[in-house]
Amino acid sequence: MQPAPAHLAEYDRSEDLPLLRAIRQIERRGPAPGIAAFFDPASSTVSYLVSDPDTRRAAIIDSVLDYDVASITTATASADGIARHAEAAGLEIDWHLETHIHADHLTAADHLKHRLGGRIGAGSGVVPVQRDFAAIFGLEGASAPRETDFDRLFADGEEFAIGNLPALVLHVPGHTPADVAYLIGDRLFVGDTLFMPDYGTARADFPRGDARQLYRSIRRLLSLPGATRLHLCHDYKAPGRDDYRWECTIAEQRAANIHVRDGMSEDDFVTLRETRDTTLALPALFYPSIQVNIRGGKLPEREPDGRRFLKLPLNAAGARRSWREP
Ligand SMILES: N[C@@H](CCC(=O)N[C@@H](CS)C(=O)NCC(=O)O)C(=O)O
Ligand SMILES: [Fe+2]
Repeated sequence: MQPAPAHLAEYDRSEDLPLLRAIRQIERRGPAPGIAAFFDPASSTVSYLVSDPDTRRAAIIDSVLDYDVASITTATASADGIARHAEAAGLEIDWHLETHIHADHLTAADHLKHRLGGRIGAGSGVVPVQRDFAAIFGLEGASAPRETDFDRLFADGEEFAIGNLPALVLHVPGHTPADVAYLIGDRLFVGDTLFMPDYGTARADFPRGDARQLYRSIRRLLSLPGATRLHLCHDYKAPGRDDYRWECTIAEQRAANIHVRDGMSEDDFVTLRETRDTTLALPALFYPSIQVNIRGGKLPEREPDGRRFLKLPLNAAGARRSWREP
């Protein structure tokens, strides 16, 4: 038996074939993907346009549909900015990829699919999230979420392509059961797992969120080669930092992440994470976001008179921790 490479020393990947394939994909050093990042200050979300320089095929990751709480209106200015960028660069969009069912902003995947073509992809953990929230919102009949609201639900380790760029999906549950990271070429789009080292990690208190599972998902990602570049889904700045950042490396996370750097145990993390989570309010757009995002970004069905309504489950939030599994 060959000794384990140093970067794998702590995570037992002997049974983890998807991870081994990810490492091979990173080490293959194919053509670098083109990456443009778009930051939405309202939700602190980073959307990405990732393209294959050879074929001009591309994917949009975690797009944002603008939403104004006071006027209850959606707008497509942010998403259309990404679309114009893609069109000006001569890119054909094959995929609208979601890293999870976002709870803090509405996805523009459905809008962009209609504008640009392409298919909506997410992790297969979306299905239990759809089921949970269909019950919470009382969504039935035509308004019930379906697996087919997504064009493809990826299994852990599933591979696909963006032009000639290889892409691989890693399930990283913990923030929610549906979280995935997308490895595209040698770049890793981590969704809501790791944030910048000085901010830490994603919360784990949403329905079926699990801090212990999040720690394991993150240590799995951190066992990838140290030079691997990570692209984050959010940045909220951090105490002492006044600019937004959304890119770093595995080695930087392992050296400095305030929640999961090397040497911090699973129990340390769970205590830290769960303590912080008791201090966090639900995101301002939790209810509108989830309701739209479990259907891949489709807005609620129109009433006979053409109007659309979102639902609000009255008095459900007061007991938010009771959403956890018993
Ligand atoms: N104040 C923000 C909350 C954002 C939030 O809860 N973000 C999630 C990701 S969806 C998170 O993991 N935050 C981690 C933390 O603050 O520790 C809002 O209202 O949208
Ligand atoms: Fe999130």
